[in-house]
Order: sequence, then structure tokens, then C-alpha cells
Amino acid sequence: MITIFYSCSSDEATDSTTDPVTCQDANTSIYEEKDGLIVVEFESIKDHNDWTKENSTTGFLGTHYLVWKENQFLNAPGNGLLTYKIKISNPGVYQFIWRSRITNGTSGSEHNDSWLRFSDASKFYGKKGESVVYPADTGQSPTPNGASKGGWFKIYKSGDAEQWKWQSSTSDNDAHDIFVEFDASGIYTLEVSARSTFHALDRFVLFSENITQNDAINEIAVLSEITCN
Ligand SMILES: [Ca+2]
Repeated sequence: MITIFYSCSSDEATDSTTDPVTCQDANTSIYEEKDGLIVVEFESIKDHNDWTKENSTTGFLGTHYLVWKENQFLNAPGNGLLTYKIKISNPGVYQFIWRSRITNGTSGSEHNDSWLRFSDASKFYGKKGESVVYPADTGQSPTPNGASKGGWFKIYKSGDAEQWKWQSSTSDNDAHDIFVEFDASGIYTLEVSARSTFHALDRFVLFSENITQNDAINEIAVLSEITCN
């Protein structure tokens, strides 16, 4: 059973776990990390900024997915910006993975990527064995093969077009997994922006070293509580 608790707090309001309430201001929703795990439905964001909220391609989790149907931005991150505020209570290293799908055609290498950035995290990098890559324009090196700009990674999935898949890779033909380090507890910003058309985003997870990937991506994992700032 998937349980989601919405609670909005202000000076006078009390938290409610029985009344589903979304935050009045889209910018105030905060997803709470618990025991080293964050689980978020992409469609739970209030302002999905020109992404189309759909439920026509079966196999998604939650109620919908978000799909990009506007212009492509192959080398221009920041368009169609999705912003998720996350509250980290257990600092450390977290792996990031999203569940996505190609919703046009049968090629596994078209419509298979979007942009990702953690601009205020302590570290944001791709890792494959001992190899580490950093997003371009951050003063760090090496940078990944293929597109990267302004601190953004191009994040892609590979394999069969016609399946939802948990995979977030960066660096073309040299897939590196995605990691984020939060050195202190606090509120951080996860940003996604549009790159390829018809790339559909379903759910994402962030999980620390004490959580297995299988547990993190389990479809019955409890969604992160949303609070309002
Ligand atoms: Ca979803």
C-alpha cells in the first residue's frame, strides 16, 4: 500500500494526515527524506511548467507521469523547469535514479533523456567504478561524453523503448550512475529540465548507502511526506 501524507503547517494550522491538502504556493512544497530515502512521483509537483501530465501510456506508478511535448532543448538546459525541494535530515551520499520511458517510436536511443541538476548540493557527480565525471561549467573535471552545460547533466536511459525503466545514466556510451552529497541537514533543490521530446518521467528516488537500490525502487515504497514551508 502506498501512503502519502500531505500536511501544511503555518503558525496557526495543525498538521493533517487525513485531509489531502496541497501547498497553497507551489514553491513551498518540501519532500522529506526519511531514513535515507526520498521517493517522489514526478506528477506530484504543482507547477509542471509546460510538461504534459498524462496517464495514457500504461505501466506508470502513482496517478500520472510528466512528458515533454514542446521543442527540444538538446544543448540548452533550464527550459521546462521542474523544481523539487527536498529536506535532508540524514546528510551523506545519495544515489539518484528516475523511472522513465520513451513515448514515441521504437528506437531506444531517441526521446530517452532529460536534464538534471543539484545546484546547491555539496557534490553532484557521475560514477562508474573508479571513474567520476562532473557536470560542465562547474570548474570540475573530467566532464561527461556528450551534452552537459551550466552544471546540468544529460540523464538518459538505454534499452527497449517500450518499457518503463529505472535508470539514470550520464556520459554517452560510458554510463555513469548519478550521486549527490549533502554535507549538512537542510533543504536542497533538485531541478529537472526538458531536453528530448516525448521523454516521460514517472517517479524518482534518492537513497543513501544504508538503503538497497531494490528497496528504493520498489513500487510499494512509501512516498516521501510533503510538507509546506
Ligand atoms: Ca508517476
